[in-house]
This record gives sequence, C-alpha cells and structure tokens, in this order.
Amino acid sequence: IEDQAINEVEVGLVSAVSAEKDETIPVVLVIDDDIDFVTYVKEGLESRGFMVLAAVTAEKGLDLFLEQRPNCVILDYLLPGVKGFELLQSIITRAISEFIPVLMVTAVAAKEVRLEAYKLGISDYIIKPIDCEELEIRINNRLRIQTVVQYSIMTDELTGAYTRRYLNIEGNKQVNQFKRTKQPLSIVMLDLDYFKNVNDTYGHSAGDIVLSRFAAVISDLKRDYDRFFRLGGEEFLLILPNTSGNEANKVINRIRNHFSKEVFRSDEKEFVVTFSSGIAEMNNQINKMTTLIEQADQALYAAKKGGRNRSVV
Ligand code: GH3
Ligand code: MG
Ligand code: MG
Ligand code: MG
Repeated sequence: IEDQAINEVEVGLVSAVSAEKDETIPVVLVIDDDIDFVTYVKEGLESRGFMVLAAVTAEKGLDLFLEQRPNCVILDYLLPGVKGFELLQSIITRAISEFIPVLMVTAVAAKEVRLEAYKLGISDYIIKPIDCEELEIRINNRLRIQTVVQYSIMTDELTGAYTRRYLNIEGNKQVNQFKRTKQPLSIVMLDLDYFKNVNDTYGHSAGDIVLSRFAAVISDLKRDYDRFFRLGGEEFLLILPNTSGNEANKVINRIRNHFSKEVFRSDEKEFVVTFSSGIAEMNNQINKMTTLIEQADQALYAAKKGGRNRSVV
C-alpha cells in the first residue's frame, strides 16, 4: 500500500485539493489500482473538461469521496485487499444516498458480479477496455439527471442559499479539510431580529423580500469558497474556511454594515431589519460540525440576550 501511495504521487494522480474548486466543472473520482488505466482516464477526461481525482485503493477512494464529494465515481471491482463488495459497498451506498452516480468499470464480466453491482445501485457497468469518448458520453448521461436532482436538494428556493440537508454533507467535508490542512475554520450562525414582527406588521411577502435581500447581501460579500446555508425560517449559517474567529467577526461587521443600509418599503412605510450572530472557531478538541454549530448557537443566544443587532464570538 505504501508503494502505491508513492506511485500516486509520482504519476501525479493525487490532485491538489482546491478550496476554490470551480463548481461548474464536473469532478470525477476514479478508484482503480491499474495506474495505466487511471492515467488514460485522467488525461482523457481532463482534456474533455472534467476534473479527475484518483485513488488506487478503496480506502483512499472512500476518503477522497468524503472530502471532495465528486459528481461521479468510476469504480473498479478488483482492488487490492478488497474481497468482493465489502468496501466497495460503503462507497456505493454513500454515493447513492447523495445522488452521485457510480459507474463500475472493470475487466470482470461475470454475471453474478454485474448483478450484485446493479443491486447495490450502480448506474452503469462497463467492461474494460473502454475508450474515453464512450466513457464521457456514459458519464454525461448520468450527470444530466444528477445535476438537476442535486441542485434541487441543495438549494433553497427563496434565498438561493444551500439547504440544511446539504450542510450534513458539506460540514463533513469542511471538518476533514480542517483536520488535514490545520487551517483555521470558523462558522457563523445568523438570525434576523424580531422577524415575526416584520411579518405581522408588513405582511408575509414583505418578510420574504427581507429574507432574500439578507441572503443577497451575504452572497455578495462572502468569498467564493465560503459556504452559506439557510437552516430554516430566518436562520442562516456561514462556513468560513481559512478564517479565524476574529476575522469572521470582521466579515460579519461588513455584512452588518451593508445590511443596515437596506431600507425596505411596504405601502408608505419604510423599515430596516437587524440581525444577531454567533461565531465559533474550530480547534483540535472539536471534531464534529454539530459540536461547532452548538457553540455558534450558544454565542447567537448570548447575542440575542445581550440586546440583539450584535455578534458574539
Ligand atoms: P428573535 O429576535 O428572538 O429572533 O425573534 P424573531 O421574531 O425573529 O423569532 P421567531 O423565531 O419568534 O420568529 C421567526 C419568524 O420567522 C416566524 C415565522 O413566521 C417567520 N418565517 C419563517 N420562515 C419564513 C419565510 O419563509 N418567510 C417569511 N416571510 N417568514 C418566515
Ligand atoms: Mg483492479
Ligand atoms: Mg429571529
Ligand atoms: Mg429564529
């Protein structure tokens, strides 16, 4: 396994993990111990506009899957140290549960293996050799569906923010990245102040406009690799990679400054809305996103108690 790890680096298969990954480029994860095949697929698909990540063991493949969340997985059947579907099953099941298509590409043509793979939920079974032209078409057939499904489960309709459902996936990814890179990571919980009054006084549709303007201000000011979620109602979460708690506070001050200039109108009346926020910074004692969120939630509660329209670290 150590030799293989060296091989991956030598052949340049271990792609740099880019925080600023372009969301429009589909990411394909290839898990195969045949370096020649992987090199061929990597070159072939990259020249066709894909980003290709590669792993030569199932364990590495699972790690990369969890951290990078590719759009599609190309999975070999025979992998070193793996008996039958034992480890492959956990990769396939996780992928399926996130609507990520798995294409099994293998030299094994046995019917019982094919049937087992299809039963586990793979989208396609391809017997080697395959050329990249055909592979690209077969991947694209799957991605067309995947893109629509994924967009609709990841995106909140009113605000365009990511959904709470997607937070479970993205949260794991960010925690893994923190553990690997040791770069600071902060999160911020944001909640509009007295929002029930806005609805009661100006109507629900005025409330909707406030929500979407609030989200727009944040989306405009955040960096590309910051992640922005609507947790529900008028409560939001920002994940800020490479950002300390103090830096997060500055980001929030800028957001507060901009949002305070948003003047809303309903009939003849003008009004402004404020928000409170709680910041939490990741450290080595915290190893779960849920723990970090609890901390930010407590800080948010303190901000509310302290008089609202403020941020607590
Ligand atoms: P606090 O300052 O303590 O946060 O008080 P609040 O009034 O903001 O908090 P509360 O949780 O009492 O009220 C939240 C309100 O948000 C109640 C709910 O009707 C409203 N709300 C939730 N989702 C939506 C939505 O999608 N659109 C609109 N217009 N209102 C929503
Ligand atoms: Mg193999
Ligand atoms: Mg509120
Ligand atoms: Mg609330």
